[in-house]
Amino acid sequence: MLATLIYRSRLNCTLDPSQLTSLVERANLRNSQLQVTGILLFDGDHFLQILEGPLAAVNVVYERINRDNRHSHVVELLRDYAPRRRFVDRGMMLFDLCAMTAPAVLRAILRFGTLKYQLASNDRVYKFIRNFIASPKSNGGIRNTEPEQWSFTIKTSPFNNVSAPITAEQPCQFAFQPIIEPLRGNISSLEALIRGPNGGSPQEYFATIAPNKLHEADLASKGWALAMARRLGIGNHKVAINLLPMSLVKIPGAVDILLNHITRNQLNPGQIIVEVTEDEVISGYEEFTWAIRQLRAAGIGLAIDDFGSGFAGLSLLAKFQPDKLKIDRTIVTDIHLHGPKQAIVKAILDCCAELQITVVAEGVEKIEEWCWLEAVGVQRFQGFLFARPVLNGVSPINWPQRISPSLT
Ligand code: FMN
Repeated sequence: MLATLIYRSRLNCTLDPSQLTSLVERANLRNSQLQVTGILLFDGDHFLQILEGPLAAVNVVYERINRDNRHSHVVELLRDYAPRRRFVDRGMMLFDLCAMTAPAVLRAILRFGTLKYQLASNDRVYKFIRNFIASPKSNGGIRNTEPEQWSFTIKTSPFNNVSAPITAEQPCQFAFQPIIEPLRGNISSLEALIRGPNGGSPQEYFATIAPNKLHEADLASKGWALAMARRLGIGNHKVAINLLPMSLVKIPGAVDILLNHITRNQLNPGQIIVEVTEDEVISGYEEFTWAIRQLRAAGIGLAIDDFGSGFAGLSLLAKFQPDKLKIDRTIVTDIHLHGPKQAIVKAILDCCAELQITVVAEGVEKIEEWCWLEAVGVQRFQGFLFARPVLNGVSPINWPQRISPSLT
C-alpha cells in the first residue's frame, strides 16, 4: 500500500548549506533503494518533509529521521494512503526557502510533482506545502516551554493519610487523584475514582451490579465518595465525582439525594463538581436538562469528562456549557509528536476561551506532553506525571520547578 507521511521539525544546530546538500544526497540514495520518494522543504529554521512509498519502508525512514539529533520537535502532520505518488523521480529533493523566493519554490515543486496545478490546489499534501511556504519560521504562535527547563520535586499532599475504607461492608471504594495547576503550585480539585470493594477497577465494580440497579448504585456510591473526601480533610478544596448521566434521569429526586449526601458530609455544593460523559446514550433529554438545571441552581459545578474520546461529544458542550472540560487522555498522549491532536486541542482552547470554560488535560504522563499543553495555554492537569490515584488517599504530588538558567 502506498503511504504518504508528512512531518515538520525544527533545526537543532546551525547547518551550512553544503551539509544540507550532502544530507539530502545521502537521503536520496537511501530512499531510492527503499522505493521511497519525496521532498524536503527548509526555511532556515524548520523542515517540512513529505515521504511517499510502501508503508513499511516509509516507517523505517521516519523512525531513522526521528532519531536524528540534528533536528527536534518532530511532529507528524499527516499519515495517509494514495493511489499514486506525487513525486516520482527522486528519493529526496530539497527546496530551500533561503535560496529561492516562495513563489519560485512553489512553481518548482509543481514542476517536479506529478499533479497538474488544478489537481494540486485541492490536494491536502500540496496544501501543507503551500502553508509552510506562506508562513515560514512559524511555530504556530506557541510559547517556548521546553522539557529540559524543568525539574520535579515531590511534596506530601495536604490531606489526611487514610488508607482504609470507611466500613468493611462498603460496596465500593474510591481512589483520589489531584487535578493541579503546576505553575501556580495549586491543587484545584481531587477526583474521586470508583473502585471495587477490594480496590478493583470500575469495570469490576459495575460488573457485580444487576443492570436494573446500576443507576441507583451509581448515585448511592457518591455518598461514599463524599464521606471519604470529608475523612481526607478536603477543607476548602473541590471534589469531582463521576455520575452516569442516566442516574440523573432514572432516579427520582436524584439531585436532592446528591445534595443530601453533600450536606450530610458537611460539604458545600460549590465544592462539588459533577463530571459527566456520554458513555451511555442519554434518552430523556428533557429530564436530563431539568436535572442539570437543578444541579447548577444548587451551585454544583459541571464538567464534561473524557472530551474527545468519542463518548463526550460536541452535543453535550453545545447544550450544557460546563464550568470545565476535561480533554481525554487519547488526545493528550504523545500530543507533542502529533499535528492532528495539536490542532484539535488548539481549537478546543479557542472554543473554551470564548465560552469561559476551564480546560483540564487528563492522562498526562510525559513531561513533553505537559510542556506542549502548558505552552499553548492549558493550566490544569491530571495524570501520573504529577500524581497517581491512591486508594482511600491522595498521593504526594510531583511539582515542576523551572531550573535556574545558571544551572542549565
Ligand atoms: N535519511 C534518510 O534515509 N531519508 C530521508 O529522507 C532523510 N531525511 C532527513 C531529513 C532531515 C530534516 C534530517 C535532519 C535527516 C534526514 N535523514 C534522512 C537522515 C536520517 O535522519 C539519518 O541520519 C540517516 O537515515 C542515517 O540513519 P542511521 O544512522 O540510523 O542509519
